[in-house]
Amino acid sequence: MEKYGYRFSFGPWNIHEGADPFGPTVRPSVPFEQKLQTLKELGFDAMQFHDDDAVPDLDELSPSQIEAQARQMKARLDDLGLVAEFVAPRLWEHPMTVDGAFTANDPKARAYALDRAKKCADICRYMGTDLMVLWLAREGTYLREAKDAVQATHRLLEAVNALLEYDPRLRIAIEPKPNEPMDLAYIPTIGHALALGFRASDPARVGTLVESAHAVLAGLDPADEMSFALAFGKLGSVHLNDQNGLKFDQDRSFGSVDLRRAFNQVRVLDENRFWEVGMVGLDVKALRTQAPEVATKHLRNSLHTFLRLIEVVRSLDRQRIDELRAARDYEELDWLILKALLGR
Ligand code: 3MF
Ligand code: MG
Repeated sequence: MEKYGYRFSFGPWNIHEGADPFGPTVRPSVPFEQKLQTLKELGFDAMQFHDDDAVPDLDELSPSQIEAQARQMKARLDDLGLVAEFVAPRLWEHPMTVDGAFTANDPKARAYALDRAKKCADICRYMGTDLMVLWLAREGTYLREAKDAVQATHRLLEAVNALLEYDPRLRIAIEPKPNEPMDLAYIPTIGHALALGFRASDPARVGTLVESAHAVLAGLDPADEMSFALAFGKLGSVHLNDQNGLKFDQDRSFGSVDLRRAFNQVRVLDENRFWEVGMVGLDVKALRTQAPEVATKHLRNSLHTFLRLIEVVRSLDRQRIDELRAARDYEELDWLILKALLGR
């Protein structure tokens, strides 16, 4: 498979049991080892991890047990010729994070969160990656008056600084999302994530991860969110997927809802040589209706849609596009793009 210099990843959560808020699981859990095999078979290069995907039940383990398990996971990846793209601290399931992690009102909860994130930084190191993704799931409110939003912002900055100081080689990519599980999150967009990063103690080590669906949920265009980060050299990774309007986070297959929107994400990534900077992560989920034995097709579809769109992007007549821009003939430009997407 020609991959045009790109490397691709997904996370274990992208092969999942299909539970939703209104119904139980519909597919059996797939063992992690089988997910790794699927990743390899589908032509992906890297696995994304939550800290406890790499080291289950890490809250119960000693530092040396954590190290041993993380190194064991790294060895398994090595065997398969795979790498870990990043490790992300799962700061949204433990009882201590009910009211948020770094922004919780309870100082004990904030201490738990920082300690857990430091363990995650250790796991990053043992797993051979310098990248930590921070999806700040519960850093926000259901009720505006519940927290001091100014103080919360300072607390997020302090947490980022503490992590940068803890591991001088660590890079952080903040993955914004405007809502879900919270009503409103404190870091809803790339602009917010970048602002925080620029104020950090070592801004060069703080970047962003754009997830297509999260941008759409914020009413923004994912390609423009990526472009904004790229303009500052701050796009560390992407979670490509799709999203049908402003509703629950759908994690649909990349390009399956809006092919033109997907094309534009691929276009800005390719025009800015993103393959030299980061990996292409796919944060997609199979539809709940999908039977267990065919519940990895969303990953195949997303990867192949990306690769086909690379071909479309690279086949564009750049000179013609420049002419049409200069002539301000955007209807003709529209037709040029539509023809490219329609195949003739
Ligand atoms: C939620 C997400 C998360 C993050 C993941 C890695 C569970 O909408 O997108 O997936 O991507 O935690 O940071
Ligand atoms: Mg994501």
